[in-house]
Amino acid sequence: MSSETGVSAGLGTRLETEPGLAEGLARHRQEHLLRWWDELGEQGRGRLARQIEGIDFGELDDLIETLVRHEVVTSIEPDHIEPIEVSRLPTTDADRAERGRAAATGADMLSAGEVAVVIVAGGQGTRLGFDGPKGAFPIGPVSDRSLFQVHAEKVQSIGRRHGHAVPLYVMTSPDNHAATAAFWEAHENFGLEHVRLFPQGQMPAVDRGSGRVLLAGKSCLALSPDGHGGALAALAAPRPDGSPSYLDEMERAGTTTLFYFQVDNPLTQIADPAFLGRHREAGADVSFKVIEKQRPDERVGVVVTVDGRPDVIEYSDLPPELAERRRPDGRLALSAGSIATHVFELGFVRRLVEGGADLPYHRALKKVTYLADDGNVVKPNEPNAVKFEKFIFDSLRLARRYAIVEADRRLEFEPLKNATGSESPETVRARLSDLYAGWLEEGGVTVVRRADGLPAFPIEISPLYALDAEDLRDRVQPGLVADRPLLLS
Ligand code: UD2
Repeated sequence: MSSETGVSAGLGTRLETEPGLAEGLARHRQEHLLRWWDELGEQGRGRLARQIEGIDFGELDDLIETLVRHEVVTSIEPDHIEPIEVSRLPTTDADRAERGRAAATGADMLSAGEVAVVIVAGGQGTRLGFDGPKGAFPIGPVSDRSLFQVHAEKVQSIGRRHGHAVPLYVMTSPDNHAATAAFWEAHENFGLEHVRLFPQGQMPAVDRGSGRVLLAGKSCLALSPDGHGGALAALAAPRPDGSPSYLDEMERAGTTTLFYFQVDNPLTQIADPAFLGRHREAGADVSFKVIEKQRPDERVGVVVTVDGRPDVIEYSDLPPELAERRRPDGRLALSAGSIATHVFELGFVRRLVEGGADLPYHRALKKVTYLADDGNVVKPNEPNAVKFEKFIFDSLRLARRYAIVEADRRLEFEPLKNATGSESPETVRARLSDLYAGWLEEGGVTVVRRADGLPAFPIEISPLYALDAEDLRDRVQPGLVADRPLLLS
């Protein structure tokens, strides 16, 4: 990974001179990237050369061949696809006892300092339309605390509960890295001892017709984040200053297991001991939290088996015939919806990244603004370019063992994706209030609710005040009535 751009590999040798670069690029039919070279100053040339150097053009050639020129479509054959076995939410005493045992195993892992937490917070948050890193979005229903603060306070609270501080790794993108770092610094890392921010890699966008890498300007390529699947390679990459990778750092600190989730879901039960325990008991390489899909068009990938092997089909790739398939009781047949919350064995991550079995790239057809050959900047109205992205869930296919564990949607999943409507600030705040209201009610507090069942007033509990209902129970006065906005922190 280059220190400047976060893209991987290179043209093979260090080619800083124009003839050297041109030769290398010509071999890959990308010589147009130097079209404006003569006009550039030293700085511009240096920048462009470094970006070009950061690209593995051999790999890019293969991607252009398979994902741009001849899109190799892996056809989904409905007859070969079956539901996957899911470890369900407990419904009986025996289930609850089993879950309790798993939670004890997970708690031991946390007390032994074996778990690190990874948040993916790169991406561009286009749908939300927020001008800043998504993690900085003010989501607390009463306090407006940011997504990052909610997560950071949970990590701190979990460390306290288990007597061992939990290290936190936050993946940014090169575009939002500086703003994210400034945000964490301004908040003094929310009091956490160990926080590392690292940018994910980038990939060039290519013209969908010609396969040519697009220029964003005369001295820069059109680069974009390489997908959340890039987290694994980014963790394993040597750091810009030459110090060991974060994976090495974790290993030296005794970390065996990574708890991974997306910044956009403030309901994530970070380092959930029962989930960690199930993963450990299954001897899994990777584990998935899933919710039961209610509607065929829900925007979550489904975990399935294809010819008996585990796999995930992204919502956008799921044919309606499969999305709508139902069981005799009317529930969706393929209902294991991935909420992108995972546990990884560190050794498995190493095996994937360093053992040459890294995650594949997917194609994403996008509108990408570019500098045309005539020097004009073109803002296309139709998708003109292919971007390459890795998906974290492809790791499932490469795992020797895995665990798929059901999550309670109401308590664990309401991601912030859109500015309005579903999965928007409004719905996320309402669900947070509802979660905290439930904890208060378990503690004997009366919560005033609206006709639709949601709390009538916003309610918020800092994770530093209580991490769950049990934590809260001894801290609230039974008989209290929550009939106005309430913040416990
Ligand atoms: C993702 C999953 C979907 C489901 C859903 C749950 C994929 C392809 N889709 O859909 O199956 O689990 O989440 O909410 O996995 N991110 C990065 N770098 C990137 C791209 C994304 O860090 O290059 C982060 C981003 O900050 C965000 C998260 O990954 O928090 C999800 O990305 P998204 O919103 O593009 O994914 P979505 O909702 O389409």
